[in-house]
Amino acid sequence: MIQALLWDVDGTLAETERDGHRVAFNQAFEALGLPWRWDEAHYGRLLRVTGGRERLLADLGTRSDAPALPAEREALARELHRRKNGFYAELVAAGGVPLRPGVQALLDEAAARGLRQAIVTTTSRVNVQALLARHLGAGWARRFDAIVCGEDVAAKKPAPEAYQRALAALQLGPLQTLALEDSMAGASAARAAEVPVVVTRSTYFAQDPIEHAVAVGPGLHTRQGWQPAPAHRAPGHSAPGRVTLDDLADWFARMELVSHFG
Ligand code: XBP
Ligand code: MG
Repeated sequence: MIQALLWDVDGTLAETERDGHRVAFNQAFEALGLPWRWDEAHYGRLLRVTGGRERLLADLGTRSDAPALPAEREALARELHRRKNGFYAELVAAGGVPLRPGVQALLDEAAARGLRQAIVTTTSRVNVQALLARHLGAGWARRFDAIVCGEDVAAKKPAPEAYQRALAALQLGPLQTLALEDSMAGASAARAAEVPVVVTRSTYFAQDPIEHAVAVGPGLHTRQGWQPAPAHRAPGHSAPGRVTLDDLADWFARMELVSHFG
């Protein structure tokens, strides 16, 4: 029985990267008078590095026109990241980063059915605050029983630490929970903590090889294109098109039955 849903943020709750964080990083470069710009393809490659500051440092390390000393690069990355988060909050507040279709419905359904819910992300807390206050209202945090962000962990995803912290806060074992993720790094983090995971692929990770997920599909808005296919649903079901808690429970139960998980 699933007792809690553990939600990733970037790519899962919303497509935050291409039109959110990436644009805001470029605004930060511009604000500091730097000539660098990250186009969509380059940013896609940089997404292999989780954590915005870490991503900046990885990129600075490849640029001949970046500061040579590691301490200077660290300071520049910190300042760029701070500014990026400010621009990101503005973009989000202006409505530029909507929730992915089907997300709000599942959040509401899980709450109505009494499931516990947690945020498990390696993004900075200010960015989670900006996104969820915009879409779920000022009291958004009350909807979640645990909120684990980038600042709370020593090792970001794909390390399991964020999931382990969430489980400890919820006082649940991994097999009492189900993670929702969009990427290989996120799914690996959940699996490394032994948390079953459903993957709703996001744009940047549409081709990622995903292993050992209980299900992989294009998004919560549709029951088409999932692997494995959702179980048969009686005609006249109240949510014919989208992935519901029943679908998640079914994948979860099949995972237990066939024990292909692990
Ligand atoms: C999200 C990240 C973050 C965001 C940017 O990964 O890796 O770095 O891209 O946010 P996940 P910050 O979806 O696995 O949580 O700049 O706050 O790091
Ligand atoms: Mg993600």
